[in-house]
Amino acid sequence: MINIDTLNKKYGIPGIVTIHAGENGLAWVEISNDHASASIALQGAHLLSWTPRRQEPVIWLSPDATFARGKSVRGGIPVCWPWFGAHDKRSDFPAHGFARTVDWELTGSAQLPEGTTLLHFRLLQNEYTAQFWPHACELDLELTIGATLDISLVTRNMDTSAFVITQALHTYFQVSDVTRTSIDGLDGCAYLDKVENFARKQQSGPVVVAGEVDRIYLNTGADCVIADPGYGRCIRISKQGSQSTVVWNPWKDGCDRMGDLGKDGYLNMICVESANAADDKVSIAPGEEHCLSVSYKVESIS
Ligand code: TA6
Repeated sequence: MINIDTLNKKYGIPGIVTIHAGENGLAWVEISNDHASASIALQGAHLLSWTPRRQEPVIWLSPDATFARGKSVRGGIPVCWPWFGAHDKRSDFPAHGFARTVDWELTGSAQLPEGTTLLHFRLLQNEYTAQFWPHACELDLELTIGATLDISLVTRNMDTSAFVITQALHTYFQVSDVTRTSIDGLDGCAYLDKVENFARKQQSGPVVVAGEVDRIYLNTGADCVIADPGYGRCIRISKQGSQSTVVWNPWKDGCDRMGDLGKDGYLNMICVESANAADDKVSIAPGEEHCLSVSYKVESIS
């Protein structure tokens, strides 16, 4: 059982970091510094919001998001781990792994000299997680909140044999109107089109959304830039340790079917996910670690 007073004594920073009990006992961390505000749930180490000063929110959270134990929140940055999408052998295992629906421990906080705020979380492993993932390992998520949002997800193999993961930071970005938004950085990339039964295709020019989009771009470590003329800004996504980029918008039918995106919520979101997915599997030897790190930054539109 999480004790909020103890957490605040250990990790609270007066006027900057506060831990709240939250709805249905889902504790969350509120961050407010000179550069940005943010919130992160301990369940899933799930970033729910990040808003740099004088900006519209960069991260989209569904107006119909529900906060319930064991259920991933719609929006924010779900951590998909140790597999992305469906499990390749067990259809009864949860989609996108279990990291997004279990408690993580808040293990560190610090105010950095530049006025940014560092938070550190570690996945709590127990009998429940062991049924899906019987390997000795550590999973750490570190976030630096400022005008730039930096996130790193580190998987450490503490076992005696190698294991293989797929993963994603399944980031939902807020956009003014997805039909007037484009994503640069994937021109010429091969991708698997989930809408057409994983047909292999090639991107030509920027990605635009005029219907359901669900694609895994392969073999790409490139920056992606979301251009949003309605908000007069671009969002730059730079990544390391990730060779796949997933782009997803469910469009109207998917939105109505899913029921938790808000009415026409699909118009204000686009997922651009820094991933290791499909053929891009990561094998980690005993004693080794893998780091997936991403930076999000708002830029003026050119
Ligand atoms: O990353 C894209 C995707 O895998 C889509 O296929 C879509 O189902 C989406 O994630 C949301 O998945 P979720 O399990 O959160 O409903």
